[in-house]
Amino acid sequence: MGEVRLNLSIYRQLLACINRNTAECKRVPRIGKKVPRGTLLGMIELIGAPFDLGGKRSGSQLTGAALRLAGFQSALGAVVGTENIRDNGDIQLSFPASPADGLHAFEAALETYSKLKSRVGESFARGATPLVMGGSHDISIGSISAALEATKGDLAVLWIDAHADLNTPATSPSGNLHGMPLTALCGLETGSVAESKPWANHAEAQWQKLIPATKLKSNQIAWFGLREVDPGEIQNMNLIPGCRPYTMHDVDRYTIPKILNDIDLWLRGLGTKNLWISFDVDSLDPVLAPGTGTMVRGGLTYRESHLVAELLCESLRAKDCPYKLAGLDVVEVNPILDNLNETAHMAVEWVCSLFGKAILDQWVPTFKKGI
Ligand SMILES: [Mn+2]
Repeated sequence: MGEVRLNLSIYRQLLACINRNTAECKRVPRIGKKVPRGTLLGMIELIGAPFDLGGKRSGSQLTGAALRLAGFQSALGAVVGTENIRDNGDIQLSFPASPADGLHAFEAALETYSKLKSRVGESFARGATPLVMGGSHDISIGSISAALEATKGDLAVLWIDAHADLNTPATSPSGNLHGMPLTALCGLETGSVAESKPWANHAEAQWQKLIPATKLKSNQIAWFGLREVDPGEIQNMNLIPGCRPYTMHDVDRYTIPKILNDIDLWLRGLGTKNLWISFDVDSLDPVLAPGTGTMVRGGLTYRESHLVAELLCESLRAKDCPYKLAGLDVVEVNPILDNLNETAHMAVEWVCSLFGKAILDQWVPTFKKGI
């Protein structure tokens, strides 16, 4: 699995997609009242967060470049209207690229989260829908912190991922920040970090800096697609009551429509007005999406993943839906491990389904919704 498959011509094209169109975005007009076909909200703003020191395998900082190379803006533009999507470029980071090193990369990580938080916050202030392209999954600390602030905590998070990303520095087996974002967002205490862990120095003080002023409440989190959860994460899950971990076992046992219906009922029951979706491409089966750093067998198939996106879209478009899509992260695309950028194409197609792309738009079968 460690084999480097990056084709040289793809590599050159990826380089050309880095930082492309870094926009001066202070004066973007708000979108008008017209809601075009397939659009859930107003202007979609792509924001790149080229940071991958949250994991040990370099390459996911190219997520944004890989998605651009896969034609993200034009593919999504074809669904929501090209005038309703813009690429605001990547956040500019001051530190040099270096091999990933877990919590040792803390200062660089903190700079990334803080810059991303302000860019996402600006996007909200314009009434837009931020669509963040990672990075390692810890960049969600920045994007979701901004969403929590903008919505004053009225936010639910759907974490589509093979992993729970619910470690703290104390429970983490690796020290990788991309396994800790949800715990940081909830403000779970790290507890004492064993001195034997190489990241023990300053870990508690660093941890406090990651916790947002407006924390994510435990009943505002649902996972979808879980299949590799560390023992420490299971302990942590027990510390945050009311969270909803839907695993791949649940997918097999209860089916996707039933789970998505349950998620819709949960969101309505919460009474929240905003949903943030955080999509890790490792939720997909590695056969389909090999370009990611922490692959786990037994993931979502192509059709399953699209059914999830299509049903989310259907829930969001329902006339009486009380919540809206506040924003989206797409993370952990690693083109260095990928097969001809296939994983980025998978992610682009998935997002298009989420925003309303359908095989046939008009035809509705006569059997009742639900099973
Ligand atoms: Mn993840």
